[in-house]
Amino acid sequence: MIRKPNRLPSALDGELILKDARRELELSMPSRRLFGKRALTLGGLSLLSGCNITDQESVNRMLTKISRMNDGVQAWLFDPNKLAPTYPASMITRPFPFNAFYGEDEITEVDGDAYRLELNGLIAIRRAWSLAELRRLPQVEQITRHICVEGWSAIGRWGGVPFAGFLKHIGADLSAKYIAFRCADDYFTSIDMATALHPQTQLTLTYDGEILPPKYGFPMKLRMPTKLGYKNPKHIASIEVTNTYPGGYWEDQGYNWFGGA
Ligand SMILES: Nc1nc2c(c(=O)[nH]1)N[C@H]1C(S)=C(S)[C@@H](COP(=O)(O)O)O[C@H]1N2
Ligand SMILES: [Mo]
Repeated sequence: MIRKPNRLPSALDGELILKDARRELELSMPSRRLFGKRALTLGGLSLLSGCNITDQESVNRMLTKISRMNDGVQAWLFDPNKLAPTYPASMITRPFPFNAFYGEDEITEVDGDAYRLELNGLIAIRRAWSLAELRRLPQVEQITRHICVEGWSAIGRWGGVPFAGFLKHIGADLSAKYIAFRCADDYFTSIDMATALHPQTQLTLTYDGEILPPKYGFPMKLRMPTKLGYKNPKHIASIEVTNTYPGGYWEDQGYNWFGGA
């Protein structure tokens, strides 16, 4: 018997494409709620995204499109006034885990005396900041849960400057879409303005009451309990306010950009 040719080139595995798309969609919404009792099909995906699914390149385009749709849904669902849970000091995870795109034997060392935080883009007062100057700003603390997509979470205690206040202080354009972060270890990421202005988003200078240790991002990191671990940049070297989509180290490799926790 002659087998009907598959609609897809043999190199494409429909089940795998569906699995990727499902994972992407479930970041913001249970797909059951989205599709009712209907199953998610390749045809449905191509309708939803307006993309043909003919080769690997078009599959990637479709997944990127769905991921960006998902960013929009997550941004829309994001409540700028809703606080992430906080915890008592007795619940802090000890030792707090280290994670980076390299191992613990290659932790980035930054010279705190020479350190200058660079400001770029849509900011009125674009001068660099020393660590001493950052430490002189009013400080707050939070005990919150950090959630990593690799399947672990941990409760930690971070201290520093509320980011919203800092952005206002430097005259950032608060109507801009993105804040991009470049790090001393070549990591980079970016966030939406609503999250940047969230009351728990913090320019972090201390961990558990001590100067932020190198492994947790010395001299400065951004702590956001409303976002997954990979959105929380350590060793921040520069901050840019922009309307041009900046992407990120993991985001450019397929992690969802909004990355809500
Ligand atoms: N500069 C920089 N920031 C980074 C990373 C990195 O590799 N480099 N990894 C991210 C990821 S995936 C996680 S889970 C957290 C880990 O932070 P921790 O070491 O304080 O637990 O840092 C995030 N920020
Ligand atoms: Mo992570």
